[in-house]
Amino acid sequence: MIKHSELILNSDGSIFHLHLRPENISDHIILVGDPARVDTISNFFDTIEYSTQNREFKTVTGVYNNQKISVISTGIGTDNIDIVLNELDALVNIDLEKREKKNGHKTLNIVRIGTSGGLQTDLPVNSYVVSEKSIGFDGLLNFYANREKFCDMEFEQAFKKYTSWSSSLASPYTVDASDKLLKKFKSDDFKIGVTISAPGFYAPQGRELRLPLAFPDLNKQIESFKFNNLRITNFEMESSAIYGLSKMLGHHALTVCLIIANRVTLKANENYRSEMNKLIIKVLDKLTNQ
Ligand code: R1P
Repeated sequence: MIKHSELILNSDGSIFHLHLRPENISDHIILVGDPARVDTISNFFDTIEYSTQNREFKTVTGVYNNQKISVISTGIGTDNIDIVLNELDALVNIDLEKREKKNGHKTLNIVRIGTSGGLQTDLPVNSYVVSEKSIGFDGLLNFYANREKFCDMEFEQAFKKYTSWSSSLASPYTVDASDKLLKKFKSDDFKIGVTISAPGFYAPQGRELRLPLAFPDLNKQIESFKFNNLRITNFEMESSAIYGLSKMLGHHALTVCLIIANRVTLKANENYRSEMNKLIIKVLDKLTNQ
């Protein structure tokens, strides 16, 4: 039996942070950072069956294209993803009343729709990037046993060597997207890329306001790094943990981002909402297309 201190439930039986019960979610999950984007997405649903919010974790479950979908906001950062992925998995793969692992396994399809900064000149503002691989600068996966079995260790070693990665930083981890979802999303509309998830928005992504950077050359090294015909395309703050925990827990995961700033050409689109709406419809259609 999983102890009460490890699997915390609220008095209504819902899981601690997400405030959800197993019947409140679909197997198709869309994750977004911004809670306001949950409403933007659920406005496209034909019907809404359930909604709830606790802290930054807002959920709406509804029907689109005759299929049930849940959209959940994670807030910013991989620390929140640790909560969201573990709690979603518990909802489908743990019997919450008996506090035991269920027999059998349920696989979730998890697609993140995010905003992101481009790191290559040919990824202009308003383009869409699907992440075939994500590199975590955040260190979260290092706390889980046997992460090597789920990570691309060759890519990691090459990246650490190329950047002379400092031992003062968490070791970066690299995880692939779900092949199944990647195939579903491959199309001319989406560029395929490799996405870094950073543990912050400013220095961890090379932004300097009043504080100097400890590694001022890192972004240039990231831009020029190549391994097996792969190059790093964009920065955001959640995908590495989504990919890592999904692989470890047996779920399918993919991130699709709208590029709202290009860190090389220094262009940005602060009014990205209409472009985001176009991306949302494309993702909803692809996710529900059998
Ligand atoms: C930073 O502004 C936030 O925007 C990006 C980053 O990953 C981070 O969460 O994604 P979202 O637009 O999904 O929040």
